[in-house]
Amino acid sequence: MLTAGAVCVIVFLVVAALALILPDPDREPASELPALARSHGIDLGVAVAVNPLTHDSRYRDLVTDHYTSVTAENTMKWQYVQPERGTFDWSGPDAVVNHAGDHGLSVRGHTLLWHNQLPDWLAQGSFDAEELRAVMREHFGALMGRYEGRVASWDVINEPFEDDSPRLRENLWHRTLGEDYVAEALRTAHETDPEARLYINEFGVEGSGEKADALYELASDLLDQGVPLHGIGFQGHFVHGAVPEDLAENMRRFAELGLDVEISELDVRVPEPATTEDLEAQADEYRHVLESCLAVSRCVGVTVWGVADAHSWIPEWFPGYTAALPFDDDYAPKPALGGMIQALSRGRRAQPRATTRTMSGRR
Ligand code: 9MR
Repeated sequence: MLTAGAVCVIVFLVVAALALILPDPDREPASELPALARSHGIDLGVAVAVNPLTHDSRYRDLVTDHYTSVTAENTMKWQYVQPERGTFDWSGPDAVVNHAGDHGLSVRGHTLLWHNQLPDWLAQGSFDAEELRAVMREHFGALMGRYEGRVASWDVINEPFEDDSPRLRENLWHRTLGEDYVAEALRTAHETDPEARLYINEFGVEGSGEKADALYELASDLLDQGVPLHGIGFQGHFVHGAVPEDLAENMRRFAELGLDVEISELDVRVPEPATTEDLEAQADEYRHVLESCLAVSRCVGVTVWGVADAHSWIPEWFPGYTAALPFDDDYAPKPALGGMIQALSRGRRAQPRATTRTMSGRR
């Protein structure tokens, strides 16, 4: 016979065990995505905004439950990091990097040199080449130096080509330092953090075409000169119905130069109103992108450009388009999330092929 005390202890233990096992009803179940991505040796990343990351626990949970890496959508850009010359604001970048560290997520650094989101003192300043080099060095030293060992890879050069043409963009760096600014920036970044993986990140180059060819030529030239370039980020801001079929084929030729490749800013915007059929077809497009990454042995990951439609840059920048991300305005999962799960559960990982160059054998 059990004593009343023993019964109480047993009841207490059962209730405590159930509390541990049963899910919190207010919490979405964690997904299998991180484990699936890791089983293929790739990262599944997400771009995060500091405000919801620090104030909205549901947003934070989506990040930690579904992804293995993060990119700061804006807060590591020059405008925010060094608003005045020599004055640095680390609050946003620290929030992102600390959140990642606390949850075992890796961090992609975005971005060091770009033509957009520059502070006025830099965009409107008049610097000669020597001064601009010093400015570059100071910025890289401060930003890369602060997160050395915690930010594994950097988009050193963002969008070096003109929007709709294969010409090198006429930006501040190009005008002042000449075409060599790309090589110079990569060398400076490498001196600053010799372990970091250094990327060129570009859009409109995901499928084959003139701009992709120009990027391929640039990457080949840089490698020929021994410049420390380790990877290419193919941004992947796609329009529903026009996601390139030849993603894997195009990324593979860069991989065969000895570079890592990744889809760095994925979203698939849908014209309003987004119907159920649109969202189901969008799921196939997300699946295709993930499968394309798996099909290239040096594809190291896919990052989606925002946590949920509620925070996406799309409605503001492309009026009339919507619903570009795997979670909706209310943070509910969309078919696109299922498309990514399908790709990672069924997809086979390509095996490495022999590469022709090995600038980057440090992985
Ligand atoms: O998503 C970012 C958006 O919030 C900013 O307003 C915008 C400013 O240019 O930059 C967006 O992020 C861009 C990224 O840094 C580089 N590739 C294109 C992205 C979308 O514009």
